[in-house]
Amino acid sequence: MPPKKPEAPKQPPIIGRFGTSLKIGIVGLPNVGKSTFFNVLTKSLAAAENFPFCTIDPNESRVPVPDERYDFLCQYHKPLSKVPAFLNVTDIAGLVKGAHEGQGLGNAFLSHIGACDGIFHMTRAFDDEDIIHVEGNVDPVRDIEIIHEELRLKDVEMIAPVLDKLEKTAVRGNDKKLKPEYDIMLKVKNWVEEEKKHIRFYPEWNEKEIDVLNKYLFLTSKPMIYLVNLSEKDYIRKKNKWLVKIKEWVDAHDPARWSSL
Ligand SMILES: Nc1nc2c(ncn2[C@@H]2O[C@H](COP(=O)(O)OP(=O)(O)O)[C@@H](O)[C@H]2O)c(=O)[nH]1
Ligand SMILES: [Mg+2]
Repeated sequence: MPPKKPEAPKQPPIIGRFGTSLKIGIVGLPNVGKSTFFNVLTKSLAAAENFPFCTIDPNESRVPVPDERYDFLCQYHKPLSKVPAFLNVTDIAGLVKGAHEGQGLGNAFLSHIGACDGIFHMTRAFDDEDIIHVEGNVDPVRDIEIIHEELRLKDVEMIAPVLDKLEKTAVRGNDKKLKPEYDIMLKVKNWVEEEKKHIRFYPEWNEKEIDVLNKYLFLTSKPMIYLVNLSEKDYIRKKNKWLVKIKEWVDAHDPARWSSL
């Protein structure tokens, strides 16, 4: 018998949908610079204007992901067709406070986030009196909290019917197969609704729990990258009064942020 191959170490389960075509949505309040960033990123022509709801439909673009290994392989093998990895980026219209209840067309925009695998969370740290801020003044930490709360409240809303349905079948209908899923969803509901936390912040979902979470892909389970839009001057001098405050907030609230990198 050939010697047994050592088994590859088992990867810890990760929440999310996996595939070769990843989709990431740019999310944030209106007028923080989402479309500008989208344009820079995709060099496409999404409207970037000083009007809070100028992006009505999500704009989507495929952005090639630079990868030295890919370039090397292409150079070495000289294949007839070359298909680099792409990231699908969606410019999602701005969310406002109350979006989960439909404020500012919020419900439609939140459903666009539902179709994404991850979130670019754009915040505004540039001052410009000509660019209206929906909250009246620049405060990216407050803005991050508004967006987080809207995502969480949308999940609360999405968890309720899932749990209702499971309750009908697993508890009242006595369907034993569904009882574990019901228990898991109760735990998820408790975490999101009572503890007021995002799903991905829970330190140790087990494999079965992750299987259930991956069935629903709730908004607060999606990986998030925080982006800070600075003025050119601040970017060059590497200084801005909000940067430390944003970092402190993220460090204090987003323990999962390095876990899957
Ligand atoms: N002063 C300044 N204006 C910006 C900056 N980024 C975007 N803007 C302007 O802010 C307005 C809103 O930007 P937009 O990208 O449409 O924001 P969105 O609503 O988040 O998509 C536009 O007039 C942009 O030109 C920036 O870094 N500094
Ligand atoms: Mg926009």
